[in-house]
This record gives sequence, structure tokens and C-alpha cells, in this order.
Amino acid sequence: MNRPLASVIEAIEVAGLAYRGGFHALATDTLPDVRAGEATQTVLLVGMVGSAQWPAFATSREATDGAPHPLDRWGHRLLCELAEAFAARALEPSAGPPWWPFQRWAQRAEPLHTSPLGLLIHPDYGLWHSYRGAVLLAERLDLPARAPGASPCTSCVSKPCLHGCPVSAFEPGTYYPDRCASHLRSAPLGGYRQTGCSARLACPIGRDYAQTPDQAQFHLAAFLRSRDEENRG
Ligand code: B12
Repeated sequence: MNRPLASVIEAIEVAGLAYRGGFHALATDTLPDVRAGEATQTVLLVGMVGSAQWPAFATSREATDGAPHPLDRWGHRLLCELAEAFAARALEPSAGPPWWPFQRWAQRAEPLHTSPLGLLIHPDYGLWHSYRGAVLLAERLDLPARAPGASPCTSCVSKPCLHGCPVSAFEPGTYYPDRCASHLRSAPLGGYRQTGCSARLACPIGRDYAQTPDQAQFHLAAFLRSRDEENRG
């Protein structure tokens, strides 16, 4: 069976996620098989873009049940439903360490480049996009050829992202998450906690896709919890 890509994209969007491109597996990828004896041929990425998928998550049972990691659990449920519908295998970005190389895969699926912040930048969505999973198919879908494009960061001379952080949590090639976390903890409620990461907000690309205030607050709170978990070991 070789289903048309359009029907796959439609199913992903109906499920409540964004289609984030796909690529054909290479022997060097060492991807797991879809099932015993059925090698992975196509990898499709699914995720979130701007605040488009946010209301579906914010009103989901996972967002309101009070249990930990609501976004991961919501994404997991949707991804498992998609995998079942496509007879596919699902891989998740939060499963690790070791982590699946989602940022490397993403650059094969869409015209993305590594920004000075380490996050991948998209020509339209800027820094405001993320991944909820990869769908591994045993069939080789017809994927459109992807035109390579220059990184918007190359022509960005002033690099406001690198000057946007008040505690220099980003230096070229390195990210210091604990500098960010201690600053957020000392900041009064409101400010960054209301609007989100000032380094990301300083980027001129994709501003229309910036997170809504409740989305930004959710992610900053989740980031602080993840630092606590990491530092507790
Ligand atoms: C561990 C992790 C973190 C750690 C450490 C991140 C770090 N920069 O050191 C912590 C918890 C601090 C963190 C924070 C955040 N993260 Co994070 N994180 C991950 C995770 C789970 C694993 C990354 C990893 O180590 N991969 C292993 C290597 C082998 O994978 P790889 O794809 O081959 O690696 C490439 C990248 O690492 C990239 N790279 C990463 N950082 C940098 C920095 C520089 C300067 C360069 C040149 C390259 C580079 O280069 C590699 C080769 O291409 C990924 C999910 C995933 N599975 O990838 C999310 C992920 C990278 N994080 C993501 C996000 C959104 C964030 C936060 C914004 C979340 C938040 N709201 O706080 C922050 C900001 C992080 C930042 N600026 O880098 C997104 C990035 C999406 C995007 N647009 O690129 C991912 C993909 C998760 C997702 N669900 O979409 N994260």
C-alpha cells in the first residue's frame, strides 16, 4: 500500500497536530523497525506550530487532570492514535536519554537551520515550533523534494537573540539552562513569566507565531520543573 501524502497530512491535522515534514530513511540512520521484519522506510514528524495546537491541548483531559507532564501525555496519546491508524511506530522526543535526534531529523524534513540559540529556526515560524513525535512507516511515501534555503540568521547582522537574555544564558555554541532558571526564579511574577523567553522574543522572524501568554507561562513553569528534576538527579 502506498497512501497519498495529502491523506496522511489530513489525518495528522484532524488528530490535532501539525505535520512537520518527512524524509526517507537511510541505512545509516539505524532507525528501529516498524515491526519485526518490516524496516522503516519513511519518517514523518509531527508537532506544534505557534499557538495553533495550543487550545486543543489546553482543553484536553491531560491539561486539567493535575498529573505530571501533561503536554507529553497529550502528545503521547495523539501519537499512539496516529501510529495505530497508520500501522506505524511512534517515537517521542522526550523519551530518553539517550534522545532520538529530533533536531537532526527535523532539518531533513523542513528547511530549518540551527539558530545561535541552538533552537532550530524556520523561515516562517521562526523559533516558535516544536515536535511531539515521529511516525515511522514501513512504506515509502512520495515526499516532495525540499528546496534548500539560506538560514535567516545568516543575514541577521545584529543577532538580537544573543543580546535578549538578561543573564547571558546563551553564548555562541553553548546554552546555560541554570542561568535562565535562577533568573526566572528570582524574577517577580509577571514579566518573563508572563511573556516568555526574552531571547526568543527578540528574534524578528515569525513573530506572528509567538506563544500566547498562557502557553509561555506553561512552558516556563515546565522548564523550571525539569531543571529541579535534573538537579535532584
Ligand atoms: C535535553 C533537551 C533540553 C535540555 C538541554 C538543551 C540544550 N540546548 O542543551 C533542556 C531541558 C535545558 C532543554 C531546554 C529547552 N528545550 Co529542549 N530538548 C532536549 C531534548 C530532549 C534532547 C536534545 C539532545 O540532546 N539531543 C541529542 C542529539 C543527539 O540530537 P540531535 O538532534 O542530533 O542534536 C542536534 C541538536 O542538539 C543541535 N543543537 C542543540 N543545541 C545546540 C546548540 C548549538 C549552539 C548548536 C550549534 C547546535 C545545537 O545540534 C545537534 C546536531 O544537529 C530535545 C528533544 C530531542 N529528542 O531532540 C529537546 C528540544 C531540542 N528542546 C526544545 C525546546 C523547545 C526547548 C526549550 C525552548 C523549552 C523551554 N520552553 O524551555 C528550551 C530551550 C533550549 C535551548 N535553547 O537549547 C525543542 C526544540 C525545537 C526547535 N525549534 O529546535 C526540542 C526538539 C523538543 C521538542 N519537543 O520539540 N532542552
